[in-house]
Amino acid sequence: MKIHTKRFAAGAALAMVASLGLAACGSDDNGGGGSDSDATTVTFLPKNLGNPYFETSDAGGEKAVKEFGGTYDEVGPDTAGPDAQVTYIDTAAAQGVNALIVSANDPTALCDSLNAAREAGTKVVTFDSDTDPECRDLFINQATAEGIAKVQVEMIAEQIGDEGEVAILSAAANATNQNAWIDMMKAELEASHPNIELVDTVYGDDDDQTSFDKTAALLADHPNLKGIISPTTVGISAAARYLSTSSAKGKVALTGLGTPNQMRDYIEDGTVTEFALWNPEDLGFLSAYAGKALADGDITGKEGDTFTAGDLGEFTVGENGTVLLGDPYRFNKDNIGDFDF
Ligand code: RAM
Repeated sequence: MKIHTKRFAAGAALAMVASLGLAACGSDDNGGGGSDSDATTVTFLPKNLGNPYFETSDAGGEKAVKEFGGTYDEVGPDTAGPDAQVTYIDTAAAQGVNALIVSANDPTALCDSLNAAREAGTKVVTFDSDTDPECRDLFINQATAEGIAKVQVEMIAEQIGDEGEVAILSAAANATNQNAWIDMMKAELEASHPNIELVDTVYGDDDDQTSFDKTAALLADHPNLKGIISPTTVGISAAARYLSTSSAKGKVALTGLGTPNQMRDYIEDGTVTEFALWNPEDLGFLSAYAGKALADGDITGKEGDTFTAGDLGEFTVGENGTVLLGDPYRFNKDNIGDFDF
């Protein structure tokens, strides 16, 4: 599969640069604009703090903000609850932040706050997990939902010989992104894999321990289970940790969406053969540049608008105010050593 961005190909080197940059700057640092009151202020609001996926995406955002001389901040709840992000949105609006970059835990629960922030002049960019389109100015999509669903179904089908019982271990029950992918995975299974039966869908809330416990319960409840798909980086790594020391290791396949650093041990010890993701750093980087283009009035978010995101190049706004990063990418024992995020 073709890798979309130049920077993804150089993943290892870039992740090191990003982490060095972070160590030097801290999360609240001015991104190079000094005390310049004209500097674009950009606040990242992930689903929850402490998730390595968002640490990487938000570091990409910080890198972009430094590049264009803005001011970066990151805020967020500890748990990925449906309305846990509301107070952070209200605070950002009260502060007059120029661009708020949000991964939504719920498609509608944030809408009143987001729209109030927009009324007050803050541009709202969703990334990773969207709200309803009328609650934001742009959505930065990591890959098409169809593509993300398809790659996960293909991987599990390959890993279980295209037959048997599978289950899904998801994130929070209301997560817009996971729910869209699950709907499409179900459709893809029905259309193209008649011998695979989806027997259960459970929710680990993007919490490590909850996801670990839900994996144990899945195995206990479904003794004939042949595979688990976990479309969340938190879920797949917790499930892999559980499987790696259980008698199901090597018997129950596990795939989904993970970060190379969280999955490396489980690829190396044979618990997992292949999983997928995109480059979260590029996603955050692109989102920050989109926020700046909106805040500067260079674009309004309508279809056909174009803007440049540093060395990622030029992007065009598509249907429903959506900008697409690229394609999902498969990681396995042959290539995982090339990545460090
Ligand atoms: C988790 C979050 C995030 C999702 C990734 C794949 O980190 O749920 O929203 O995009 O997994």
